[in-house]
Amino acid sequence: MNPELKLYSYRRCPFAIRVRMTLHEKGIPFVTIEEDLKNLSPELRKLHPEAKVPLLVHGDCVVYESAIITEYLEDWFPSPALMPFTAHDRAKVRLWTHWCNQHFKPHIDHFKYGTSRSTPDLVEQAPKHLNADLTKLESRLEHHTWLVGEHFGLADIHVFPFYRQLSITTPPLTTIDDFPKTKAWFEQICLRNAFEKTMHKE
Ligand SMILES: N[C@@H](CCC(=O)N[C@@H](CS)C(=O)NCC(=O)O)C(=O)O
Repeated sequence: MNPELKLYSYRRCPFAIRVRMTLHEKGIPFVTIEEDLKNLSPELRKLHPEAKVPLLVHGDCVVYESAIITEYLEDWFPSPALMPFTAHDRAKVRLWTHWCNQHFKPHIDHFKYGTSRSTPDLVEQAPKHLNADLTKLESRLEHHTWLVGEHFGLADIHVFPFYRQLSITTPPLTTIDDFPKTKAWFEQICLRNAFEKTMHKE
């Protein structure tokens, strides 16, 4: 089975960026349905129990949750591989994803949206937490090009859209440039053809 793939997406959504980047890295053709986050289509609302992007339709299979979609794509379209081979390295990819979803992303949200979405305590602590997050990335990238193993893959794809979001937040995190290896890692990803296609404006 290789029917058309349809992706419900939103250009700037970091979760949707994960999925588009995976599709482009693998050279898989797909159709994008660009959603308006303030007025999601009835079609998407019907398909997604939480009414969110991204959501992938592949034949009669409907998949949501960005990191589940990217692994689904890896299963269906294994080449070029974006998951490492060993069980240990595959676990490391999932641990980076878990860390990103559970820690890095919420810290960015507390920093970016301030008290409109968080408590004053969480907002005040956000820069300290983000410095710890960037220290974690920096220590891995100090001696390695990519987050897991020796090849670009799903760990990088799952984390970089959130670093991107942090890097364009205003006012900026004043310490972001204190982590040069992480910045260089992000810049390398931005040079990839798949990134250009991922962020292309229709
Ligand atoms: N855990 C989900 C998060 C998806 C998500 O939060 N998407 C946001 C856009 S960045 C959304 O669709 N928000 C619409 C809403 O909550 O109404 C994933 O990994 O796909």
